Amino acid sequence: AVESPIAQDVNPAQILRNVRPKLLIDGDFVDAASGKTFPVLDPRTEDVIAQVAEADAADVDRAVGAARRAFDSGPWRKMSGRQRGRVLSRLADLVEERAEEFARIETLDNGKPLAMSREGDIPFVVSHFRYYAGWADKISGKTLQTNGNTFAYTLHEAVGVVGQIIPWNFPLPMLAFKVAPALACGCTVVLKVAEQTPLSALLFGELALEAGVPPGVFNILPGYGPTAGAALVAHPGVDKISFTGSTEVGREIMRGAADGIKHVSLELGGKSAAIVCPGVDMESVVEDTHVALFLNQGQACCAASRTYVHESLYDEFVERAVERAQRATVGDPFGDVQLGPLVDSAQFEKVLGYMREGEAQGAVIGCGGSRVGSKGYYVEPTVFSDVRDEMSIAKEEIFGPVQSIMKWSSVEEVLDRANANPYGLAAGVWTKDLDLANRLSRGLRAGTVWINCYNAFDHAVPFGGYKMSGFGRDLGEYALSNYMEVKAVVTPLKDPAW
Ligand code: TXE
Repeated sequence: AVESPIAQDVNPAQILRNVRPKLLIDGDFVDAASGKTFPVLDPRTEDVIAQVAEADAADVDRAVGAARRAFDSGPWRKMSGRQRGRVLSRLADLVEERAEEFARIETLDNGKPLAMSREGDIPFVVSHFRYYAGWADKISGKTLQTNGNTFAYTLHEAVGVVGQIIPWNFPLPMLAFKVAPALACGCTVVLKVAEQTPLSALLFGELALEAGVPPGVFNILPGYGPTAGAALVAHPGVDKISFTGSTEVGREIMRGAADGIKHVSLELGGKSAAIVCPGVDMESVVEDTHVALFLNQGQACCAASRTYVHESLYDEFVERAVERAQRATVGDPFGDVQLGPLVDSAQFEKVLGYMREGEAQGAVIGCGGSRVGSKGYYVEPTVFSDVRDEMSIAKEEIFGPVQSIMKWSSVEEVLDRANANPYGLAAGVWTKDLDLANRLSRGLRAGTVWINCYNAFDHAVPFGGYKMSGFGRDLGEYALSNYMEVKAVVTPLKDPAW
């Protein structure tokens, strides 16, 4: 069912009234040194809703300088973890108080359904900052058992100035994934937000100052990748780069960070397999695998974009998956819909291109395949069956609402096929057979395996990729290691016998 794409009476200026469209450097909202700005579009209407200061190399230099001073002379790094934790909890409270405002900004800027911003993204950000506020005073090294002549221990120290570059699909949660553990560890941050979705971060930056994050500790640069992003990666004042985005840009980032031997962690693309085994409850698995792909209009790095269904269930599954996708409502994300528009024209063209390719390569199209309406970046939920592994829709990251269903017959075969893809971000397995669940979860080369569920994110559970999906982990205790150096301290023991 297709709603009218722009049904709601939404006032962008009112939603954005508290967003300062500038750079946040050293505690101040400032213009770009060049004076340049760039337009931000409403994906529902393609209208310009804001002109935001556009950072380039000169601004990166200013922001890194501020972050460097704030790191080297304190007070952030020199505060106790307990004090830093209090600031981060206060920040979580301030975001929570304005959750509705954040949800509306996020939906306006990104196009995701308001219910998702309200019930998913923003509450996640709040509890994520609380979770890392809790870690701030629990970051400790170890005492080590040596040969007996020395006393040795490790200190876990902040890595320094961190450059973080994030994408547009979950603007504020991506900020939270990166910024919360970095600040908990005592790092200072220069964050390059995605050019498509800089707005919620700017209000967030304002609240960070209000919560007591000292000037220079958290800087925000809206701007483009090849200019602001690349300058941040190359800047000699940066100790570590943390990136979420495409594998292609991930490669550039590793190259750019090589000269400075910077720490790097990368969370990149995916082509995650959903494996449906015999004996499962069909209705719930059709629903789970539908949401696993179509959530956020399919714009999720871990989207289950290869659905492998056992041959015994295949025909019925395809029929029901098509029926489910046909029931998905597309329309204005401020209304009661399941899918809003894609984020921008580049995504829109890319996704429509894959829809055409799927058909041209001989996959069977069960539903969808076209744009919705004539304005805004809306596309139909699309289901392909009889997809073969060599088709581009089965190999490449589409990052849109396109489900590709394939048939499998033996466990070895489906495991080999699932692992044959160069990505290794996530996978899902649906089965009632515990031995099979164990075998598949051990055999899959992916950073997360969800069993009988999907997208079951938790602050405590690490998330990141194998293979071309990157390295390093966001979330959980593991994410802290992205932002820490380990220092070994050794002293002689005068009386080793004691
Ligand atoms: O990603 P980019 P784009 C995938 C997805 C999508 C495709 C393109 O398949 O269709 O990538 O999306 C910054 N140096 N993912 O173009 O370019 C950029 O400004 C430094 C998967 O949006 O990787 C933005 O802030 N930075 C992914 C960020 O990198 C650079 C989420 C991501 O943009 C840069 C997004 C450069 N040379 C897209 N070039 C996921 N893993 O979730 C760009 N950037």
